[in-house]
Amino acid sequence: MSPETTPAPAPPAAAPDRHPVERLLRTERMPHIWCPGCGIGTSLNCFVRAIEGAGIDTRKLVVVSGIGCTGRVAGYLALDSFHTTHGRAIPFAEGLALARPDLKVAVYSGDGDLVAIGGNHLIHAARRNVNLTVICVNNFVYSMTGGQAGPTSPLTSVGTTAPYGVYEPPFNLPHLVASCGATYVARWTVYHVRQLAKAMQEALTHPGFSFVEVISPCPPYYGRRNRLGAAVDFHKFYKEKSVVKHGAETRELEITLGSPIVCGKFVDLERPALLDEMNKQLTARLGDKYQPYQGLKGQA
Ligand SMILES: Cc1ncc(C[n+]2csc(CCOP(=O)(O)OP(=O)(O)O)c2C)c(N)n1
Ligand code: SF4
Ligand SMILES: [Mg+2]
Repeated sequence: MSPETTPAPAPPAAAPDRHPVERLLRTERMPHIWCPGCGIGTSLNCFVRAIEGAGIDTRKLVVVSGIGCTGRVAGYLALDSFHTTHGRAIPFAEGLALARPDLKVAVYSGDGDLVAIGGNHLIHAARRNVNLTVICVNNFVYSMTGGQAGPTSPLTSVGTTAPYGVYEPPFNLPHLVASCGATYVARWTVYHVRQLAKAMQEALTHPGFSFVEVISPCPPYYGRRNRLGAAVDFHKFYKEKSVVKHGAETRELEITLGSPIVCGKFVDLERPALLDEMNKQLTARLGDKYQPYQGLKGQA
């Protein structure tokens, strides 16, 4: 984005006869590509409500996605949004956040995109505490490409590349990002719409690196192969088997096939964000010779 880029026009106020989230959706692109019973659309509804709830100026919000079913979110939001390449949503977003600290930058992508091919970017962005909000829709497989097992697939679950069951231990995502330095970490399922929207709102207003894991059904691939039933069965499971445990030890948040899913807010702490730390250290070291960096906006 060049420094001269003019911000997107403010979306119109919601008309009384329209759905409340419509204002921030590109409805001309509907119907969307997601299957019946998919949880990604529900998560998007929560995200739009979180944006509204946070009172963010939507001309100053940018959403970046990678590739995958979840990656399509960027294309449906009536905001400045970018659908980048597979695994590269975070570096793209990080560049934006560093060049334009006046913007709020959020990444919205899938477990495969963020944690497999993009895993290295994820851990370093968390370590640096870059001002970024990452929403990770975890459906436990690479859905868009047909249900291959990935780094969050639970042990013994079946995928197209694991016909006899997964035997590689999966990542526990809240533990992974918290260990790397993320300063806000939460997990909810798409059954918990109010809690999820609230967590997204908190994440969007949190300074530094915030991460929300969204547990979401993919009935045609993960559900069917693992005999977990239809979308409604996923929601029943989330309702009956989720355990809310705010502040839980992140190492105890592993997800195993069929066992309860621990949800809640696990990390919420303050640590200087990357640019603040850089300005502090360089000012201490260089004194007046250093002009604190405020971003590229307005610079030639
Ligand atoms: C470099 C590269 N490798 C592989 C692919 C193929 N590919 C497209 S989407 C995808 C998996 C997406 O999985 P995930 O991020 O979990 O998103 P989901 O579809 O499950 O929402 C893969 C492997 C690609 N597009 N580019
Ligand atoms: S394949 Fe799975 S993740 Fe993709 S749209 Fe369908 S239900 Fe959703
Ligand atoms: Mg996935």
